[in-house]
Amino acid sequence: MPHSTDPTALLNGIYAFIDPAQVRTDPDSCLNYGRDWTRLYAPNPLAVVLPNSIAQVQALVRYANEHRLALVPSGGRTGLSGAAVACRGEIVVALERMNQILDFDPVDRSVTCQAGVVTETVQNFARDHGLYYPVDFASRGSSQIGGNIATNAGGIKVIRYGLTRDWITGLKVVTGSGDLLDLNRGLIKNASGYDLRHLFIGSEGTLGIIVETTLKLTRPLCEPVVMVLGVPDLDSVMSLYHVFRNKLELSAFEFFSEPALGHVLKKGLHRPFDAATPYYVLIEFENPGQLHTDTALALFEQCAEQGWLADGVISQSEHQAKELWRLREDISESISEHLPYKNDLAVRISRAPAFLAEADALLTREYPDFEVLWYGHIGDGNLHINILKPTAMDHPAFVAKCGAVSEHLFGILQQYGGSISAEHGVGLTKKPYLHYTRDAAEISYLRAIKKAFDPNGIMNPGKIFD
Ligand code: 2HG
Ligand code: ZN
Repeated sequence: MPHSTDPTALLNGIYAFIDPAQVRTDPDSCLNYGRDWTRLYAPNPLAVVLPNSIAQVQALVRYANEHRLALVPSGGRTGLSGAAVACRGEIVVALERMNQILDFDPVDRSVTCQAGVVTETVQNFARDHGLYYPVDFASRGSSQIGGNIATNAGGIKVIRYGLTRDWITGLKVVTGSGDLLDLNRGLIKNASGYDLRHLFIGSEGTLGIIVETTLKLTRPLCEPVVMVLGVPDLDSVMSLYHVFRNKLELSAFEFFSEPALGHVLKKGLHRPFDAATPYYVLIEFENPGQLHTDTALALFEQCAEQGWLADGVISQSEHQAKELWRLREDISESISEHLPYKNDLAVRISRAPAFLAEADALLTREYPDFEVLWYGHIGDGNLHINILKPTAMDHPAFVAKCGAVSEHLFGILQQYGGSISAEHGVGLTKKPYLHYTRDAAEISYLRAIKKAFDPNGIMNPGKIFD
């Protein structure tokens, strides 16, 4: 087939295998499907294509290879690194019509579904079958399983259940070459060579398109309770982590600062208790028949005596637990209007106290006039440090200033062996900083892997690395 650069002719070619109604070029679709939650890049896709079968995805990838068209796989577009942004005339491949749960196996305790199934749909499906899909985060109602896999999404239960990667036992992908690979097929054990499944998990759409997956399920949490504790400083946050984790099996250990809490309070939530403290810790654990209440209260007393906490509350009902969770989960959305500069750092938990002290000193020195919010999954060594744009400041100047500070922050992070992205991915926002986490030799292997799956470079070009 001859190569064409005429957009109309290119789109006409797609109509041969996808219903024209599912190929959109109207401004609204281009805007909505061409961006994610970063809101930093002007969306500018050539078109948005909504396939409804693996065969259609395969035909599209083959067509894109023939015509050297760039493809951007697209799920719920709740990402925070720009990995699903189409700002350079790409074709967005939105998986939302591939939203079927295909199979449930109670013996394997697994569910097989298409990539466009919304995370919460899987969670509800599992619950309706007496089981639990434990990967969870605030965007559960819009994010899709394929997108979660493409970023190896983490969230709020990682301390107990791990990341998305730990729940994927099967993966069907259409590679950048247009081949359909059926990886691992739900097996628990499979020692037959390289596990390509794990290359696609976290690949941010740069190797191919995830079309189907098999997920493991587990038993639900039994009567989980939530404690929110008011804490005087970051060192005490870490002390609480040691004490509570040694005695209780935690399913969450989150933290947030008083300024971060301030933003959710402005949106109508209530303080967990009267005392305002510089930091708060949210702990969740199973408490069947109140089995662990005495232990939790004894730990509370012990930590209060040490001065590691000033006040606290323990949920008395499922409803109250949910309300307490909102204090942490709603932070990100409550600050979105301030166009925050986002950090999603990871360090080994043992190195977190020293890193936090250095990072805190740097940020206090460099951002004397900016509001800096600390929150995140501290029990996983994952910090979401968000810098809010002062209203009067011009956005490009703000991003430039934050970018310059990032170089210092990531320099410190590198000394601690940390990562510039714990769970949001590299995408576009963190691409300039990848070398702080991966050395040149490692990046050259990443490039070689990309070349093997996507020889013509059509899959999400410009994401992770150039
Ligand atoms: C969270 O943990 C999300 O709330 C968003 O990962 C983090 O807003 C952020 O930086
Ligand atoms: Zn997070």
